[in-house]
Amino acid sequence: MIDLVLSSEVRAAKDAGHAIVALESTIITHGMPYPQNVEVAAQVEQDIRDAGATPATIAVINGKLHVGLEADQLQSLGQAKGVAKLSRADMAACLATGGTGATTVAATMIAAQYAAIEVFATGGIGGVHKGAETTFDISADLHELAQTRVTVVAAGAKAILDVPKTLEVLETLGVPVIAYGQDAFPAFWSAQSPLSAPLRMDDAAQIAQAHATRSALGLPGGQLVANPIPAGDQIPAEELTPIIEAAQADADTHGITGKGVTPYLLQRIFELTEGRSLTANIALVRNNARLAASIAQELIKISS
Ligand code: PSU
Ligand code: MN
Repeated sequence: MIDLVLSSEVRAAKDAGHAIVALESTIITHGMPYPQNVEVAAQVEQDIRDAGATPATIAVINGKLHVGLEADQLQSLGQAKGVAKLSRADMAACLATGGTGATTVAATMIAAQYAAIEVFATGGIGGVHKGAETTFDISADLHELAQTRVTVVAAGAKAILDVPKTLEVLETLGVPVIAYGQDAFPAFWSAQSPLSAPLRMDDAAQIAQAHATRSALGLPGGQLVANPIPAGDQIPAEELTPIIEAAQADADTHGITGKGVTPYLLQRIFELTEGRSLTANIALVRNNARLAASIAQELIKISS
């Protein structure tokens, strides 16, 4: 019923029992401008190969669920206009109607689990938006982490979100939030933040062990690994705070709601930082891809 298409390299990795790392596609279509989006996507895939695993970028194309994209598919998705942004609520409808859409963290987790891939690297997850007490804008990514067994490596949560509320919701939902190699919950563009992460682990093997232990306990849901941006690539919080406030004010003025909020804020911050936000974003996604590749390889060791 579901038309699952594996890329040639994902098919080969599956046959050989090699480690695979899932990658989302909304970051390509809605998170970064063309042509950098395609360059970054290809670079991140290569980082995963260099780190000893196989990348599987996920998207829905003409009603087929693609796990792993060929280079030409990545190119056309990166250039396409008006691609749907798919989350848990709309992924099945897109598949059923022959549509094309990019997968968010939530939809990528669903697809990864369907294809038996347990580790996924991205930049930032969606979370509780500022003002959620009136807008109720809470990303479906948080609920997905509570029910789908995929370990997601991200650089913490962006300051476009209400980060303390995001951590509260994750705790309520029973999602392990693991800072990698430090006590603080990293703040996407900055490695440090005043918030401490609920859990800390210092190596990929422990993270893999925790993932396997949750499965052994019969617990649904994944883990959020919060991997700090490399020190040299950070943007100081003082510099970004006024920019984020300005972006948020613009979003409010223009009445942006629902699915439009996150892409709008990311684009405004890109413009207001004259591209610096993108440079940092690229560095942290690549860093997350490398850690995810190690976790995926450790998981293979546990299961073999
Ligand atoms: N945060 C980022 N970059 C992104 C996204 C979030 O720093 O590209 C994307 C991811 O695909 C994430 C989605 O799953 O936005 C969340 O959207 P929403 O807030 O509408 O749930
Ligand atoms: Mn939302």
